[in-house]
Amino acid sequence: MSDPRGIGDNDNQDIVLAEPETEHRVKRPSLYRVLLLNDDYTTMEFVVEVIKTVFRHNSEKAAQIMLHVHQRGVGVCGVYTREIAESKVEQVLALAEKNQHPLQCTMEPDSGESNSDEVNK
Ligand code: TYC
Repeated sequence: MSDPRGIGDNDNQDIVLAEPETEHRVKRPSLYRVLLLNDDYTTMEFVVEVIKTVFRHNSEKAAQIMLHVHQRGVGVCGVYTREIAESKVEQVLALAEKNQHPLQCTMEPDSGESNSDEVNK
């Protein structure tokens, strides 16, 4: 006979057995350095404009990065999560192609360590 209060009517359909609590730790996203490469043909003015436009550096910092790349061959424009870094590389290459400069840009995993060839000192 069924219980008038409804208790015991439910055939266990609504009962969900508790799973052991899974861990919900958040991981930091991997970071990537966006690198600019030197060449003999792209003008310094164009490189500075690209660094200002794509990486949002001010004129002074953009000139500093450009000169570092010019003198050392490669330099870091910024460190970003993967999709942002990919987008920055694409923006640089699109601007270079549109303006017929051979400027090259790439990305690499950020080790967290500074590399004297690449960090802009
Ligand atoms: N080396 C170029 C020149 O002398 C300038 C330059 C700087 C080009 C940085 C590319 O990523 C670069 N005109």
